[in-house]
Order: sequence, then structure tokens, then C-alpha cells
Amino acid sequence: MTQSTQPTVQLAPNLHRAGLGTAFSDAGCAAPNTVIWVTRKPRCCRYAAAFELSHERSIMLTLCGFAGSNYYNKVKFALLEKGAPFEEELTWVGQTDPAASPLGKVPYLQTEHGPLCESAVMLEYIEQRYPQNPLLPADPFAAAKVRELALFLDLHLELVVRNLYPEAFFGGKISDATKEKTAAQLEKNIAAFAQLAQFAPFVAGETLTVADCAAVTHLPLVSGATKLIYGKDFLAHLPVRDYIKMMNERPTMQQVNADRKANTELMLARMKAR
Ligand SMILES: N[C@@H](CCC(=O)N[C@@H](CS)C(=O)NCC(=O)O)C(=O)O
Repeated sequence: MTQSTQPTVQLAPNLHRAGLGTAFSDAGCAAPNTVIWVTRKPRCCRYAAAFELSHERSIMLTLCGFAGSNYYNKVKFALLEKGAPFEEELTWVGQTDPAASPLGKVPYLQTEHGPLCESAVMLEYIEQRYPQNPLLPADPFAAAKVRELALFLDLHLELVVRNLYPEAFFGGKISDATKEKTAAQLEKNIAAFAQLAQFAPFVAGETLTVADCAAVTHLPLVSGATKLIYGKDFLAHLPVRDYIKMMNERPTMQQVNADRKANTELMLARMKAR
């Protein structure tokens, strides 16, 4: 990589350098010779991404959604880890673009070729488009095992524990029948997850992979929701706490967490105001 000390950069019309980039740099993400781009779009996020001036790449990916969402953060964490240039557009559920997200879900990703929904698909796209800092092994079987674990986290843990969120996190009520059914499903699915997960030290083995993007964003919700609803962390027998602690030491995750906290406050204030 060529190191240029005084790079010249063309500013895209909707982007400017801003002090907000400092937060990102403070988190240790921005390497020397990088710049933080902040978009002027009104509904847009605080920062876009850091990218290397020597490559003078322009931002072509916009991650739409909100930072309180675990699926949004799954994709954001991958983008940050890969050092892929992107910007964020704050989009609440109910404000989504139906052409981009037919089910009205977040996140979705705007690309110069068109939109993509479904976080697992976005991770595949990002991986192929930005091969640097790979999040999938080169070996096809090893890559399939990583995908298996990532899918397992989405489908068999997060999607099931989601039944508890209305009461666990949003002040609502769920029926005893839902609680019983969800507990039984979780016990079965967590035992199966334990068989696949390695925590060595990453969830799929020795290297950071797309499975970690799902694990680091979903597992705290499984622990938190089960603790709140059943008075017991269903993941307590697994090394999840140490794993999350290790992952939270990554500057990229610190950025994701800081944005998540700020956005969650905003989301709760919006809910109260209704
Ligand atoms: N399978 C989707 C799940 C995304 C998802 O459920 N997002 C939530 C926010 S965390 C959402 O948009 N919920 C609103 C809804 O389902 O209508 C993905 O992986 O992207």
C-alpha cells in the first residue's frame, strides 16, 4: 500500500469531513492516513466510514436502519471489520423503502446496483465485494461450517428469543404459553448451538468470521432476555460472557456499542412520546 503523507481528496457533494470523525478515531478504528466522512443527508447517521485516502474510494454502500437493531449491527460490524467504505442512513421501522425492503424490515443496504435486504445476504455480498480482511475461510467446507453457525444463530437462537422481547425490553406482556414454548425451544436449540460453537476464541474457531458478526450481536440478547423473563441466563453454561468481553475490546465493536446505546435512548424516547 502506498503511504501518501499529503493526499488530495475529492469531496463528494453530499460528504464533508467533520469533527464527529473523532469519536471513530478515538475508538481506535481510523488508521493513519484515513479520513472520516460524514454525510449531510438530513436523516443520515453520524459518520460514514473510514477509508484509505491512497485508494481514494468513494462510498457506494448505504446501510439503512437503526443502531439499536441487532441485525443492523451485525452488518455494520462486518463493514467496519473489513474496512469497507459505507455510510449510514437512520431509518426506523415504518419508514423503510418498500422497494428495498419488501417486508419493511431493517437493515437494508443500498448499493449502486440496487438494494439488498436480509443481513446474511448483505454479509455475503460485502465479503465478495471487499475480499480484504476475510470473514469467511477460503476452504469451501470450512466456509460452509461458518455459514452454518451464522445461520443457526439467526434462525434457531435469535428468531426464537425474539418472542420474549416485547416483555423483556419494551414494557409489553407476553403470555405464559409463549414463555413456556419459547423456553423449551431455546433449551433444545442452545444445546445444538453448543455442539457447533467453538469459542476458540472466536465462535467458529481461531479467526473472526461472519458467524461472529451474528454471535456478538445476538448472544447478549439471548442472555439478557432469558435473564429478564425466566430469571436465568440460558447461556450461562457456555463461555459467552468471556467471548463478549473479548469481542467488546475490539475498536469496531466499541463503535457499534456506543452508537447502539445512543440510538436505543432515542428509540425509547420516541416510544414514550407516542
Ligand atoms: N432476517 C432479517 C431480520 C431483520 C429483522 O427482523 N429486523 C428487525 C429489527 S432488528 C425488524 O425490522 N423488525 C420489524 C419487522 O419485522 O417488521 C435479517 O437478517 O435482516
